[in-house]
Amino acid sequence: MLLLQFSTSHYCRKARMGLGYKQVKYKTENLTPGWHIRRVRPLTGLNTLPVLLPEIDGQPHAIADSTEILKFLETYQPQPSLFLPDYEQQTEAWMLEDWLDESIGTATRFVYYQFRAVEGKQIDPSLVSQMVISVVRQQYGINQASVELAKNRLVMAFSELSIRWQKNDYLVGNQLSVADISAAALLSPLALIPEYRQGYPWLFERIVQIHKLCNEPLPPGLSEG
Ligand SMILES: N[C@@H](CCC(=O)N[C@@H](CS)C(=O)NCC(=O)O)C(=O)O
Repeated sequence: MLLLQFSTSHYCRKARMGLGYKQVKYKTENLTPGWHIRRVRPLTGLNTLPVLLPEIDGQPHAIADSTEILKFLETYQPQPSLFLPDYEQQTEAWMLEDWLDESIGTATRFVYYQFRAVEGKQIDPSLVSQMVISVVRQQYGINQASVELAKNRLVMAFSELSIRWQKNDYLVGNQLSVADISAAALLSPLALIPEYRQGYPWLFERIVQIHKLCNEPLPPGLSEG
């Protein structure tokens, strides 16, 4: 299998965590933002990464979107399962997954790119990096006002996740689900921001544990050694 990705994207991390949890062998092809459209649009009709190319007879040619990739992996390799045996719990896991994907992953992006452009500029002050950050900020309308709204959404997410993760090892049910993978991947960029890293130690402990369960290297800010 081949995963088309941006190496630093948290949505691509989510797809890699699904592949890693299932222990499916895959290669990655890192694309350059902007130029990626020429490669991806003809395959999926969309502009976004990740895209998985199973490269196996009888399987779809290309699967766009991290959620669809997780669904595909579950049918391709059912064990270990990412789906909960209880239908109501699995429905709840999908609801959380969708909220994390559509709302919280976006809020993370807003807060992260604001940080990288201002207080965290020294992480990579190079012209190329700052140009990419500036293009992303324009593309998504990231500014002080939209970042404040995103921060409020993150505070709400931390409340919801802390209730669930402090009661139980998993967000729903008694095993890892699509909800845990989504939360761990989509909040991981916040590990570089001291305000979050210091304010929510329990969150990053859980993010580390889930990365280990998924055989995925830890994200920047949480890497060992
Ligand atoms: N809901 C989508 C979101 C993917 C997404 O937003 N990907 C970003 C990278 S983090 C992207 O490809 N942006 C490029 C573009 O929109 O042109 C998923 O889960 O795959």
